[in-house]
Amino acid sequence: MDNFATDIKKYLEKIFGNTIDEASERQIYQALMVITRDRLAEKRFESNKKLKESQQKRVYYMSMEFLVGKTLRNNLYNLGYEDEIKHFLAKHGFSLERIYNIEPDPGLGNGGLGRLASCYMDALTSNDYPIMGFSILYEFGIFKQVISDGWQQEYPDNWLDLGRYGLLYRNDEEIEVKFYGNTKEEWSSEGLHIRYEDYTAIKAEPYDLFISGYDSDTVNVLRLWKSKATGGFNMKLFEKGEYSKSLESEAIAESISKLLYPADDNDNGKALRIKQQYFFTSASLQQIVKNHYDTYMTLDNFAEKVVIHINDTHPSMCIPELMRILMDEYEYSWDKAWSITTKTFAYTNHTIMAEALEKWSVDLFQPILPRIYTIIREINNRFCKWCNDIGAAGELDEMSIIHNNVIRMANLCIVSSYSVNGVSMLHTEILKKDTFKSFNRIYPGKFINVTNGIAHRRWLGQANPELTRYLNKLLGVDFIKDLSSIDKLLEYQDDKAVLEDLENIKNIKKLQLAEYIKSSTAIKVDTNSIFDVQIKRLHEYKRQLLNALHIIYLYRMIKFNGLKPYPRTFIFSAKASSGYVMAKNIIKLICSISEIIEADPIVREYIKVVFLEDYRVSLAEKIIPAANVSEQISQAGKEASGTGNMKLMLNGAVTLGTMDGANVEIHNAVGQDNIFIFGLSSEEVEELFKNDYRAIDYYNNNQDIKETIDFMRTLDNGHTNFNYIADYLVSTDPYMCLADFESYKNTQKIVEDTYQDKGKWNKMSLVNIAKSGIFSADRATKEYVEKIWKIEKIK
Ligand code: AZC
Repeated sequence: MDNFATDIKKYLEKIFGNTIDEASERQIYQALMVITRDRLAEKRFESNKKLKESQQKRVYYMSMEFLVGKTLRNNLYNLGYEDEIKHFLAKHGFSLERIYNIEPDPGLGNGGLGRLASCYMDALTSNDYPIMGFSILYEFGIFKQVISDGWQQEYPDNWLDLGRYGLLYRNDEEIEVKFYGNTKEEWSSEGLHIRYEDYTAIKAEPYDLFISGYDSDTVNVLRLWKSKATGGFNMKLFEKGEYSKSLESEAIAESISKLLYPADDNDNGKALRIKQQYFFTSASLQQIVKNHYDTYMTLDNFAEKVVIHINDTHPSMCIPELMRILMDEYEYSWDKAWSITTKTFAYTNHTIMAEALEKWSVDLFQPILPRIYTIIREINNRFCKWCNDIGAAGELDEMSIIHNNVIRMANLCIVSSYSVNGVSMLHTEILKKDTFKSFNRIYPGKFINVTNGIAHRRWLGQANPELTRYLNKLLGVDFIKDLSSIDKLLEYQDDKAVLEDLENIKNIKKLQLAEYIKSSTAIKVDTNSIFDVQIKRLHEYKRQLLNALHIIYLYRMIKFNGLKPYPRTFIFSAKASSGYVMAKNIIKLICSISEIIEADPIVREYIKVVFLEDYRVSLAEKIIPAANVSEQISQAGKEASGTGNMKLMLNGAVTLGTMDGANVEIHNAVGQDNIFIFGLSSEEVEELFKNDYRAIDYYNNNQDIKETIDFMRTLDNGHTNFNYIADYLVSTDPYMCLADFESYKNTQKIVEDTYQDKGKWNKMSLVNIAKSGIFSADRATKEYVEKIWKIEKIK
């Protein structure tokens, strides 16, 4: 640590010509980022040496998204330097907290899938497993959301400006990726050769982000590829007068790593998205194969030493790319290449929402990736033939990879991977029984479940130091190392003093959040009120609208029917995909309700609505520790798992939810008495759907619904009215908010009543914390290690 302080001083002198006492916060930030990165690079060198020597099997985790969150606090925390640096800086008049705030959130992801990838990198590293992540170095991450007059506006997120100090550019490992052009088959005495001509080559430049582990010697790497033109324009084409084509490489290169697609549910057949996916999977695969070959001088043992994990279908082009490399570059036969490929890949499915299951039209795909297309076609031909042979031809409508001139990427993944997993028990059951039922029949045992988990070191250790310190002292076990030991807390479930302490800590976190709310929205919230939190992407299926509808119901009852509920603060935070009109309208509705209530002196005594803009990892870290109620109210069967539900539970919030995703397992863990469950089950939803759900009947037959919707139509702040949303609720809403409204409303009343029994509530909260052990990413990744990857810790 002495060295660390010396290094900071040296860096400031060398780079800025400053002593520490003359330095600015910005300069200190840069020094800390660079020195931490270099420390990790040194540690990485050591752990990588061991890894090379042991020649053990490794996992490569492919994901279009890694929602890393701020890195500096995490790294200093993991390296165990945090307290000393805090002290050192304080001596010179600097606050480490303020320095942390300078770092932008690397927003290289949209939501759950991206954050899960990062939680897993953290957990695997802390547990000394050899994993390397691959993704894209997006110049612009997920947009910055600004709420203006209640509407979401998107601004570019130029995170590299300050975020680049954590990255290490590896100019020795650049790779070329090829697009467009034609392939020619050439037969010689040695067999078939594929010649690829007239292609456009793009350079992939690697930037490494080091991933530190808690109390561990291991440092893993997340490699992010940046696209670059391969050096100016094509002189030959230029001479031929094909000017625009001569600049093609530059134009494509410019765009590929420019920005993260802000839609997490569909790609609408965008050519750029195909290019992004192939760009990063091809660069990564070429790198992996080369490293392997350099080590073993053969690829015959590839599948024994390498697992490639495909995080949803976005990286699925890894599969034909490996086939291409094996056949076209290393002269493997189809059968040998296929045998290696099908032992190498494992695939996680994160959603059953039809619009999110990726499909590419052949007409769009083939010209961009001609060779990859022929490989996919051949995989499909052989698969279809095999289905014929085993008597499954009747199910090819569901299973063929190419269908009606469309490539179905999930089908490619299932056919080519040795393992397919869902992310919660319910989700995996739905995959097996419904979404992919024919596949499950022909590939018995291929589908398995690994329920998601979260990095508790970030979501409790760092986000809630007050609770962590308290539990450390109380329990005397190292639950940061091993979260399962937190169940010792159960021994105190009837201990009044402990329950009160926990309540006090919750109040401290509520106070901190209230200050943040005040500074960012000017709304003053009552910290004695129930903090009721719904934070996640804005999607119809997640049903922020059901929550909003219930608030409108309360508003009306308070204003006109003399209802005096226990005070509650409804806190929302959510980004909507920029092209998702309904989602943006729902944000507007929530913001309008917030405004209307603020303007009403009677109603605002009881309820408040806060919409916090720009939801991101660092904001979640502020909200989650302060929550009393965790709203997980998706339509049953639609949320694959959820992970926010786990983070909230870990911090003592009590779940109000449907029997959906991992809520089912939270319910199993805490028991009926420590969770609020409402609404239709996934089977009931299916039934109702089949029997023609008629929203209007709920409107006609339920007085509260009718009055609430009618009242909603009268809400009008300025130029916006909400008839459009009211119409949707009573007609086409496929997520059936009205079918669950009565049950939701009644359960909300139970929540309110229970909260007033402080002893009872505090005990529920305690049980939630105590039972959160199984939702640690340590447990989840251990299951991946044992059930799927079969790898060992770095020796
Ligand atoms: C999400 C799921 O919606 C969420 O339920 C799950 O917890 C999370 O993945 C992690 O598994 N999915 C996505 O973010 N995106 C896609 C394309 O599925």
